[in-house]
Formats: sequence, C-alpha cells, structure tokens
Amino acid sequence: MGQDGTDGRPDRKEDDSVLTKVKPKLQKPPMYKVLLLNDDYTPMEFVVAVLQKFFGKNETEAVEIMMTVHRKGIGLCGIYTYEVAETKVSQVMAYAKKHEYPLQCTMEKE
Ligand code: TYC
Repeated sequence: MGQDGTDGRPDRKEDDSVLTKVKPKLQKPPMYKVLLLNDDYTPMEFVVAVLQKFFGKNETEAVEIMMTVHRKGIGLCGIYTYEVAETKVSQVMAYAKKHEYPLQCTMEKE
C-alpha cells in the first residue's frame, strides 16, 4: 500500500453503488375496472345486494354506488387484476341471470 492509502482496488463505496443501480425487473400487473350498468328493470335492492355479496361493500357504500349507476348510467364496483375482474363479472352475470334480471356487468382496462 502507498503512502496515500490506496491499494489499487476500487473502494467499498464505489463497489456498492454498482449493486444499488441494478433495476428490479418486477412490473405492476395491468389493472381492470369492473363496472355496473343501469337498466330499468333490476330492483335497486338487488343491485345493493350484488355490491355487498361480490364486491365486499357495506350497506352505505353499496347504496352510494347503486345510486350513481341509477343516475349516471354506469358506476365503478372495484379495480382488480385481469383474472379477478373476469371472475367478478362472470359471478355477477350468472347471479343476475339466475334471478332473471337484465343487470349488466363489464370490465375495462384502467
Ligand atoms: N334503474 C334501476 C331501477 O330504477 C336500478 C338499478 C341501479 C339497476 C343500478 C341497475 O346497475 C343498476 N330499478
């Protein structure tokens, strides 16, 4: 080692900075909005029940979303990964069909 304290190797700080510059390659998955559409026949109470049963909303949240759909024609139930969103849409459509209501549920990329 010379009198200036160097030994010819890169110092520790330089060495670590190389490692901290490695970019994580993990990407966030694309997310999908699940939406309810208004119609003239599905009862309000049924829509409120759907929002509680399939989207985990409490009574207040469910009434709020249902009224938004009723007034504006469309409303947001939740945002999920593709597979979860697809499952929610299928479950809601099957439940509405079983009860013979024309309720429509759809999804769109966020
Ligand atoms: N418009 C319906 C009624 O007056 C209620 C309704 C709300 C239906 C939301 C569908 O997604 C819906 N009975």
